[in-house]
This record gives sequence, C-alpha cells and structure tokens, in this order.
Amino acid sequence: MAILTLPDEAYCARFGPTPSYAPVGGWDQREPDRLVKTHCCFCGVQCGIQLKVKDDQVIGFEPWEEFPVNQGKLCPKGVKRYLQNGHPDRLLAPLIRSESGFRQSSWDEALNKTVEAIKSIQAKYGKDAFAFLGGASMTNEKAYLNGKFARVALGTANIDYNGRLCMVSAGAANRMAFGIDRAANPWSDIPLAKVILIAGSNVAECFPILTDYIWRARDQGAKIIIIDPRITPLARTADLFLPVRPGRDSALAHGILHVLIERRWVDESFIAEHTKDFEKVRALVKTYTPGVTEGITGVPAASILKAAELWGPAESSMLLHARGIEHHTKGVENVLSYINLVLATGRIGKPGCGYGTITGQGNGQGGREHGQRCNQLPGGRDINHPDHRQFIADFWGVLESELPRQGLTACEIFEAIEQGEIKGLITISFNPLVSIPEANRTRAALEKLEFYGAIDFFLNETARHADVVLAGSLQEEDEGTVTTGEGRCVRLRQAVKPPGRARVDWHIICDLANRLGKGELFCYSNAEEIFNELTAASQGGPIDYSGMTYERIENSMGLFWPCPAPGHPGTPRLFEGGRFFHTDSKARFHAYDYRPPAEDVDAEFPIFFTSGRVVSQYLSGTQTRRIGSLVDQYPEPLCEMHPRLAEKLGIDDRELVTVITRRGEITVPAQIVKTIRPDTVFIPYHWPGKKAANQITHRALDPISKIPEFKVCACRVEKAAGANGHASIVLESPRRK
Ligand SMILES: Nc1nc2c(c(=O)[nH]1)N[C@H]1C(S)=C(S)[C@@H](COP(=O)(O)OP(=O)(O)OC[C@H]3O[C@@H](n4cnc5c(=O)[nH]c(N)nc54)[C@H](O)[C@@H]3O)O[C@H]1N2
Ligand SMILES: Nc1nc2c(c(=O)[nH]1)N[C@H]1C(S)=C(S)[C@@H](COP(=O)(O)OP(=O)(O)OC[C@H]3O[C@@H](n4cnc5c(=O)[nH]c(N)nc54)[C@H](O)[C@@H]3O)O[C@H]1N2
Ligand code: SF4
Ligand SMILES: [Mo]
Repeated sequence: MAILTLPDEAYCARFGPTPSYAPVGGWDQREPDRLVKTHCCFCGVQCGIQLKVKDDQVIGFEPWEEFPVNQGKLCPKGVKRYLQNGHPDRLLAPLIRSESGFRQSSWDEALNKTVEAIKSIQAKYGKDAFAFLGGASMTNEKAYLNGKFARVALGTANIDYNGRLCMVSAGAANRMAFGIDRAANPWSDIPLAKVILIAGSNVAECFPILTDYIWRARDQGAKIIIIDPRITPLARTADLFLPVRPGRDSALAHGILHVLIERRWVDESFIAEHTKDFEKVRALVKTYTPGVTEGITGVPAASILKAAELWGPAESSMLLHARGIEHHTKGVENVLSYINLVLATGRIGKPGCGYGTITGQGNGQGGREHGQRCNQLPGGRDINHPDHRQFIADFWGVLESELPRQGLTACEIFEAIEQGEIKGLITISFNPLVSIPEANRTRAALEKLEFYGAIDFFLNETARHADVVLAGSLQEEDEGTVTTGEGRCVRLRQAVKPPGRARVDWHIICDLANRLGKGELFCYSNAEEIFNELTAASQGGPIDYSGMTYERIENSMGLFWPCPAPGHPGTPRLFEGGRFFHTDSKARFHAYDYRPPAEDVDAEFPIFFTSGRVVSQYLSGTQTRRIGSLVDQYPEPLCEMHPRLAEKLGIDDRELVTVITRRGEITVPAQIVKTIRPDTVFIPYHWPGKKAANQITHRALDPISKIPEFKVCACRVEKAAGANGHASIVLESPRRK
C-alpha cells in the first residue's frame, strides 16, 4: 500500500525537496504500533484515513483505499490533520481565568466552579438565562448528548449550534420541499449525471475530493454549469459559467425556469402526479424573461438561455449547492427556487438524477439531526409538536411540562446577551468570536457575561474570554459516529487517549450533569451506549436511525438513514418512484418572488462584499492556523479584486487595501485576479482579530432559518491610509507544527 506521508520520488525529481511541506521537526519516520481506520476531522466529505499510532500518539497517516467515498485520496487538510494531537498548543488541563491570566486547575475545581455559576445564575435570573452552544464538528453521540444536557440538566430553552451559520437554510428548504432534510442521492450518482448545475459552491477548494466525482461525470460527457460571482477553480473547467451578482440567486433560478416552461422542457406528468403548487410558480416566473433576469442578476440573457438549453432536455441531471446561495437573508428562498428546477423537470429519485446541498462540517449532517438545535428534539422531532414532546419526555423519563420550549438561535443568543437577558454561556466546538458577524459586538457580549465556559482542545479566540476552559477531546481521541454529506453514517475510531489531563468531551458533559444532580440520566460507560440510546430515541421520528448499530455501520462502510429496523439496508437514494416525505408523498414547489439583499450597494458603499474559504484553511482557523505547511500555502487573508476595480482605485497587487462597511473596516493586501466580478470583493474569513472578515459583515438573518447574510453586504474599498508599497502583514500567530 502506498504511503503518502513522504513526497514521492517523481515529485522530488520535478520540484526538489519540499522542506516547507514537511511538519516542523520533519517527518516522523518511526514504525507505528498500529494503524487505526477512521475519518478526516474536517469537511463533510469525511474521507476515510488510517492514522498511524506510536506510543499513544498520532504520528502520521496512510491512505485507506477500501473506503469507497475517497478510495485513499485526501486533500491538503486531510494529509495534515494528524498533526493536532501532539501539537504544542494542545490543551492538557482545565484552565481558570484569574487576575493575571489563565492558570491550570484540577478538574474538580473547574467543574465545581462551572456548576456553581450555572446554579447561581439560574437561581437569580431563571433557567433560560444560561445558554449552551454546540457544534457540528462533533459526533452524533455528542450532538445528542448536548441536546439532552441542555434540556434535562440545565433545563434551558436556549441551546443552539454552529450549524446555524451553515446548514440551516438548506435544511429548512429541504423540509419544505421534500419533507426531509438530507442529500437526495449517494455521491456515486454524480458521475451518472449528464448535466451538473452547481450554485454557490467552491467545490474544488472546499470539498476537494468531491471534485473527482464531477470530473468523472465530465469524462463521461456531462456538461457542467457553475453559478458564482467568482470563477472558482472548478468553474475554470466548466462548460458554462454564470457570473451572478451576489444576492440574486432566486431571480436567476426563476429566469432559467421561465425558459424551461417556454420551451416545454418541464415534465408535466411528473408535476401532476408527484408535486403540488406548480401553478403558483408558473405564474411567478412568467415575468422573469431572460432580459428581466439579466437586469437583476447581471448574468447575460444568452447565458440564461444556454443554461436552460443544457438543463432542459438532459436525460439525467444533478443540482448541487452550498453556502454561496444559502448564506443569505433569503437563503431558504434561494434553495427552494433552485429546487423548483429539479422538480419541474422531474429528474430526481433515479440513478444520476437528483439533488444535494453539500454539507459543510465533518458532521454537518448528523449535527443537525439529534436535538442540539433550538427547535429540535432527537430523531429530528419538533420541539413544538405535542406528540414529539411527549415521546421524548417519556423516553428520558421526565415530565413533558418540564421539557423546555423552543429557544433562541445562535446569533439571537448573542443579542440576548447584549440585552442582559442571558447571563451565562457554555460553548463546545464553536468559535463565535471569529465566525459570527459583527465581531466587535460578539466580543462586547462575551465580556458582559457573568460566566462563560468553553470546551475545546485548543484555546480558540472566543475561549480566551472564558472564565473556565475545559480541555476536551480531538476527534481521534474519542469513539463515535458522524453522518457525512451523503447521509451516510460512518464510524470514527479512537486512535489515542486525550493527552495530559484532557478528557473525552462526553465525559465532561456527563460529569457536569452529575454535579447538577442529573447523573442518573447520564450514565454511560462508552460512546456506543450513547449511540444506542440515540438510535432508540430516533425510532419512528422524521430522522430514523433505529436500525443502526456500530457493528452494522462498520460492516457496510456506513449506513444511510432512514434505517428504521435492524434488518433494513438503509436508504442511499431518496425519493425513488417519486415518493417524497410529506404525508401525501408529494413534493412542494415554492413561489417566492425575488427580493434584494438586506444591504444592497449604493453610492456610499458601491461594491459587494462577500466572504468564504480557501483550500488550506478550515473555518475559524483554530485548527489549521496551527499547522505550518497549511499556513505557508495561504499565510494571511487577501482581498480578491478584479484588475478593472484595482485600476480605478489605483491599487497594485499585494498593496494594502481597506474594506469599509457600515460595521467597521479591515485592512489586508489586495490579490488582483480576473476571476471575480469587477463589482465584488472577496476575503476569506479564517483569521481572528484585525484580520477577521466578520468585523465588517452584518447580522441580518433569514426569517425562516435565522442564518446570517455572510455572502453579501455593501462596502467601499480604498487604498489603505499610509500604505506604502507592497506589504505583508505579520499576524499574531499560534505555534506551528
Ligand atoms: N478548505 C476548506 N474547506 C471547507 C471549509 C473550510 O473552512 N475550508 N469549511 C467547510 C464548511 S463548514 C462549509 S459550510 C463548506 C462551504 O463550502 P462552499 O459553500 O463551497 O464555500 P464558500 O467559500 O463559503 O462559498 C462558496 C462560493 O459562494 C460564492 N458566492 C458568494 N456569494 C454568492 C451569491 O450570492 N450567489 C452564488 N451563487 N454564489 C455566491 C463564493 O464566491 C464562493 O465561491 O466548506 C467546507 N469545506
Ligand atoms: N464571514 C463568514 N463567516 C462565516 C462563514 C463564511 O462563509 N463567511 N461560514 C460560516 C460557517 S458555514 C460555519 S460552519 C462557521 C464555523 O464557525 P465555528 O464553528 O465557530 O468554527 P470552528 O473553527 O469549527 O470552531 C470550532 C471550534 O471547535 C473546536 N473543535 C473542533 N472539533 C471539536 C470536538 O470534537 N470537540 C471539541 N470540544 N471542540 C472541537 C475547534 O478547535 C474550534 O476551536 O463559520 C461561519 N462563519
Ligand atoms: S476533502 Fe474534506 S474530509 Fe476529505 S481530506 Fe479534505 S478536508 Fe478531509
Ligand atoms: Mo459550514
């Protein structure tokens, strides 16, 4: 089997040795004690990987070629993910903030301090004054436990998670259109499609391994259409690129549907038999002629016609989208408008025909299923539905009347802290100071809290404001499962024990519950027991895992839900035979007229600002800004701008520019590229402090999903005051490995 940790000979012959690619201190050449088959800790592709373990430390990796999704392939982050467990910044003990900074403490002291704060805040201000924020990088087991802990041990309504910044627009739209929230197809369907439409996703940088599926389709003659304000790496190889103005996607989808109807490329019999409300959409899109649509979206009418001509008569097709259309105040409406194209042509529920929102975080799918969202109970149950409440109350052995009601969403929790309504907070696997809009407000809110506790394995920027930091576990330090972007539940394996005095996350949660007097409901001897409780709690619910066991998952390289019985094979492809998950089995069209973004460009702020990712950095950067070779690949945030805009402003490549919005400003070097619309600038958001894109974004929320409008606001761009020549900024940077 090939070992990928060393650059191969052919590579070295061509490029010479690659010292910067090696970890600090060089490659670890020792023979491992064992190889552990598990998954990458980063994106929703969840590539299979084998971790090399020596003396209870992760020292490297080997490909896991049998895992079908990536067949041994890994992206730049995947090949470096192993460097975290032995990292010098790894938290090894609980920390307590004192006058002179953080000091290490015993677990007893840290946990008691946390529990005392919970009790005193709740006694003084009520149960809901203490909030809990979870995350979707964690396992299904922890997502379930977070929800149970908040509702049963804390008794608070205010629990939500970082997927509120990520998957919720797609999730809401999926439930509205199809009655279920999951990718409709296994990715093995992608190479079978003859047309692939990708809206608002930089697949090559954000889901590198998924690119392979799209190229396989292309090799078999598929046409690729990309909709994005930037010519992303994948767009450079596409058949058709639609350079949409930020914040205009629902109009663009309506424009394409207009042409499909005019040219009679809609499947009237599928629409009649399997869907509802098409007539409302037909009436709505009448006015979205190619000319009108061009006026709104900036996409040439000829390209709109071409998109319809490719999609309309295709024998098979797949729609994929990600945050580019979802991070909007009309994120749900954008998704529903694109789904209309799939339903109108009836191409779903068949090999090579379907749909998928590309799930972001490692457990972006499972993280939204098991009850850590403010409106959700385990099994995807609705916290407002009396029967669902009763089922879970009985299952947990508590009174239905004691089960909290729906609470606030993630950004709303920070607003309630500002208002003084929430006084205490615990976060686990979330770095809101970097990841939610208007960082200055977030920082002020954190300082307003009477108590803040963070559970993490690195001291992330938010945790620096904590009173107590509880040293938790990395993905490879715990057992569990995650559900991938396909809807495939896979098994994560513990490779090593948490180092020092760090603890497995779920032990910390259970210990807190115990100290809050609810220990009897949080008695687990291993992660499998939590999983078995989770699957039992999901039985009969909208998200049914009740047929799954660790053994079954491992034996079949993952199981797709719904999997409602022990002998059930799981459901890789949804909607076969045109059967959807609403009670009448019909899918729903939705007719939302286009409306502009919350903050559109004007004379004072004439440029669109948008933000997103680069391939070598991950989310708020806590994990990847510590890995030297990933930092070298893209060391600091750059502001992408078109040469025409740069010329107008008199800016050279790598010269410092200041991007100003109504919230604040950020100064970074310019990166002049022809691959972005001249009316738009883009800055990746993986850095904190003065380099944080979220200093200038805004908290306008989608009314249904409550996702912030990360992908569009209005800005002004200027040559930085006092900027002299070409600059590189020295960032306060964590230690490197
Ligand atoms: N390298 C890397 N990979 C990651 C992550 C990471 O941080 N780094 N994060 C993971 C997570 S959690 C997520 S959610 C995914 C995100 O995956 P993606 O959604 O693919 O990534 P983004 O860069 O957020 O945005 C995608 C694209 O949206 C475009 N865009 C901006 N505004 C608009 C608009 O109005 N309309 C349209 N159609 N497009 C627009 C941007 O130009 C960008 O190319 O990536 C996952 N994978
Ligand atoms: N401007 C702008 N802002 C954005 C976006 C954008 O496109 N533009 N994208 C948004 C999106 S899609 C997302 S998903 C969010 C993500 O934003 P966050 O969720 O805040 O980002 P992360 O970096 O994942 O922060 C998670 C923290 O969890 C820790 N962690 C990871 N795994 C575990 C675990 O298993 N256990 C414990 N205890 N800790 C763990 C990491 O060390 C890190 O400190 O950012 C959002 N913010
Ligand atoms: S594609 Fe995603 S899961 Fe695969 S190696 Fe890269 S970051 Fe990890
Ligand atoms: Mo995300």
